[in-house]
Amino acid sequence: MSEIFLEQRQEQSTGSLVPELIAFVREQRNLTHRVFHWLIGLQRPFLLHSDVADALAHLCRDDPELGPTVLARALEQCQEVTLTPSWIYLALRRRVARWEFVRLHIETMDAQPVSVAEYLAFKERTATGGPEDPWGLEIDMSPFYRDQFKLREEGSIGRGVEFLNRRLSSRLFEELGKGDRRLLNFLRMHSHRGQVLMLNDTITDVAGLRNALRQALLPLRRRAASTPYEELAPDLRPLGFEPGWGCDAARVRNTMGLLLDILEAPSPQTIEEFLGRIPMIFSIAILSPHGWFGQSNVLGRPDTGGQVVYILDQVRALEREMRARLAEQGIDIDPEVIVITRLIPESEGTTSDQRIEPIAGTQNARILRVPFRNENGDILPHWISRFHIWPYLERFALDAETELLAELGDRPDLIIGNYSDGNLVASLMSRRLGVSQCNIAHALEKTKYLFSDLYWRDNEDRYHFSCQFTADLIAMNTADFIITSTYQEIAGTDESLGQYESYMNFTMPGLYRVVAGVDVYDPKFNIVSPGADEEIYFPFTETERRLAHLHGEIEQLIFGEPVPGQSRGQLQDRDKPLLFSMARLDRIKNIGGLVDWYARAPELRNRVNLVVVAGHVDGNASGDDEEREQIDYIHYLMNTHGLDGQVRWLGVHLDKFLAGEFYRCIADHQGAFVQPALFEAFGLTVVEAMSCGLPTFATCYGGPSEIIEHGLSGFHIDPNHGDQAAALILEFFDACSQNPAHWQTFSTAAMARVQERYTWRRYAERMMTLSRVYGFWKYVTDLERAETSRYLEMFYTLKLRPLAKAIQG
Ligand code: UDP
Ligand code: LCN
Repeated sequence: MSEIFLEQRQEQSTGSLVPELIAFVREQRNLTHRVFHWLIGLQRPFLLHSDVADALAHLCRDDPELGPTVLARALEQCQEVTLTPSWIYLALRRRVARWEFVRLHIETMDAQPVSVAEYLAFKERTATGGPEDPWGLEIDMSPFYRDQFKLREEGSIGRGVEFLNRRLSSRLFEELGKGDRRLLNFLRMHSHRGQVLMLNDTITDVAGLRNALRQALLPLRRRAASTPYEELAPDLRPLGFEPGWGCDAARVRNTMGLLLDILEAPSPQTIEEFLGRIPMIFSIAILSPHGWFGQSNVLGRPDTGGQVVYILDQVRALEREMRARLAEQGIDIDPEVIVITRLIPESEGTTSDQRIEPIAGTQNARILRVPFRNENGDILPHWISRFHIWPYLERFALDAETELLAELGDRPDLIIGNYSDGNLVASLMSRRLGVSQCNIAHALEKTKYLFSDLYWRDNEDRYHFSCQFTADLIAMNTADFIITSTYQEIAGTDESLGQYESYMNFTMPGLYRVVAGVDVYDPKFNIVSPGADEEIYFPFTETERRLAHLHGEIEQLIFGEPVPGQSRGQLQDRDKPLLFSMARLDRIKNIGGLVDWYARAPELRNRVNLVVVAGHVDGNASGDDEEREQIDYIHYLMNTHGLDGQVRWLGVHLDKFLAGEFYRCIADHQGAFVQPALFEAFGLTVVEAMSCGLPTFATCYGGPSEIIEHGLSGFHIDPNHGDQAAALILEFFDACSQNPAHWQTFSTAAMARVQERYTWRRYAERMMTLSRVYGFWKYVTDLERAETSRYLEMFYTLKLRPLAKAIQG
């Protein structure tokens, strides 16, 4: 067994409550029985963390002696309880991604630890009521982890590249000569379209490289710092150096100095800085297949929201960064970024039917659209929801590859997948082309929908989670690196499960059982948070940049007569501050919930008006069932609670210029932004509102809990406790009316928070460094993971393909 694996096993067993709990159950039978008898009395087969917390609070009130016991501590750690009349199984999450499972027999009061597989099997039996299939498929990635480097500290999760640099650099270069040799080989393999870069064949060994560096540096030091590379090239080439070291003498000296430092004694910082300069990334393919991907009206469909906004901003930022880095290294090549999406012939006046569309604000980036085809090769003419696209992706991957190669004239240097469909296509393409794969989830649906795995069959026709979660598992494990927007996306918090963490173990009865699906301690995870376009979402105080010509339109939108089919409600008291929310109108966004809290909070209604931009006011204008349900619900609330004088509902899509100015106009009215989602993976609107200077109240479930520091740069609200959320908002506005500086304090803190953490500049810089560093480590170590790929190929072929084929196209 490898040393690293042993370390991990030891790590797993420390800090466990299980032995103490088992002893407690044996010794304190009465107290234990009371607790579990009460839980069974709830007559629910599954209790979640919040249910257990409520139950514990109740039990501790009745039985104060329970509070300080190990049983209470175990229940606090409990993420899930599965109950039958005689057995209770507990899933304990001792800390981030460290799980243990215990079972207890209520009659014998005997407790034992159980394996994850046993726990999942029990869950399956409880959910289905059927017998266990002893030969059911079990997915277990853990044997592949054995020789891999893994983080050990939860504080390091999401900082994979730093860890690799530290851990691997010392190891590689300690093994005398080996690391140097591999670095040399790595530097010799760079070229672009026939042009050799960095090193040519003159340098054949490490001693030769050191010599050449010393020889080059002597005359270079005598040159003026600004001497252009072209003047230096005639001296450098015979020594073995090709373009890529720098645009002028100062930069070349500096890059060569970094390499000499690495050869002498590598430090993680020097390695990162040096690798970050190597010209390796000239073209990037970004995949977002499910389509309706355009540059205006991007939210024309209920399921294309922030992802499109994110990708367009990302493309602009990446192109700028690639161009700047290549120029600094003295390489005169135009970088290329291509976003690949679906071509939709029935495009309803959008550009979704155009094969190529240049991306505004870039020099060379474009959208490449490739149609979905069925088995006979016929093009699918109309839009379909992201939940139904699975039968088309394999063919799409092949067609997109052909089109991409034709477009670029070569394979790309990096493939970035987006969302479950894009990440799967990225896996298929990267494998065929031998290119590094980066994944971005945006939103993993599994944690959004309660029991979406356990009761997958109930939702199969509507959501096809069988395909989606299988695709997620495959893509997560094939990716070379994964970018997340927050820490909680990977590993959650002390109390709540991370989105990736939820793929560690789960079961889809009758399909397969996952005992180890992904490891959040894998260094492939890196947090690189997006930002908000600073040209659009800037502070309301920057008056000279404000789009004053839009103010009349915005005034009309907020206060004007309602326009049939576009808006509902007319605000009676224009002097009240405005509470604003904007989101797609799906159930999880919980806009209906917000209207409901507001409706039931008379003091809040007296104090502020509510302005909501979401969906359509006319249900017939929506092509989506879930959206129509929400539209009906908001109308129902407005009718029942007589909200028309206090709520303005705009069923329009604001283009981004209008949206940016809209946030700022709300700030002019000393208003606030609310994001009430039941769960929000990241939440671009939160960052946008804060950038414009709006005090923001956002859900405590998901990304916003990390974006906002509660009580400092905004507030967290619990969407399951609307009354408390309404009270918190009221308290804020009360405080503002007593002290106007209160609003200012939160406005300023919100803007500062975004500037410090959420900018596209920082994003692009990190992303470009990461892709180079991973490329290097993949080359010099065995990060390629051939065994894992083979296992996943089988999973793909034997499971995902038939599942996808079974969907009616
Ligand atoms: N948005 C917009 N106009 C609208 C509604 C939303 O431009 O009328 C934008 C909003 O500014 C944000 C994106 O849509 O950039 C929504 O992203 P978010 O991450 O908040 O949620 P998602 O829709 O991706 O779940
Ligand atoms: C999808 C979501 O649901 C949002 O939470 C994110 O902000 C968006 O994608 C961009 O990543």
